[in-house]
Amino acid sequence: MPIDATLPYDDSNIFARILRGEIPAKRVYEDDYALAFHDIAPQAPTHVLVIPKGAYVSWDDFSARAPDAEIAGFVRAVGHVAREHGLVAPGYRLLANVGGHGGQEVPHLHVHLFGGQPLGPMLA
Ligand code: D5M
Repeated sequence: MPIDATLPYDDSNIFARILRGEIPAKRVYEDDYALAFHDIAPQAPTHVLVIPKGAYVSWDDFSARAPDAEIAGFVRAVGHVAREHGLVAPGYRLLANVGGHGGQEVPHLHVHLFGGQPLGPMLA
């Protein structure tokens, strides 16, 4: 069920638990600002989630509250993961769902990185 993106951060969410190493994930990249891992239910040949290490519910929360260094670090990490997966030449898609109408299910900001095939007009 989609979350209410205006609620305070709850550190029992599944991505917080992945960050703490409490549950496994197929990790593909990590630095001071971000962790990237394969989505458990891939919707494209490449479907990686990139999350900030800080505690932010959504893109809205992150863009409003995160220090500039964390924003820059996260944005650079997303680009790095795309390049590392060879996605720049064929092209790729980024998606961040926010709250109910966005269909956000996990209350820790995550950017979906899709690639590996032509993606069509929309991929939810
Ligand atoms: O997308 C939430 C995404 O998170 C959805 O594509 C499944 C994925 N997911 C959920 N649990 C896991 C675990 N444990 N590992 C990897 N991926 C996971 P949303 O944008 O919130 O709708």
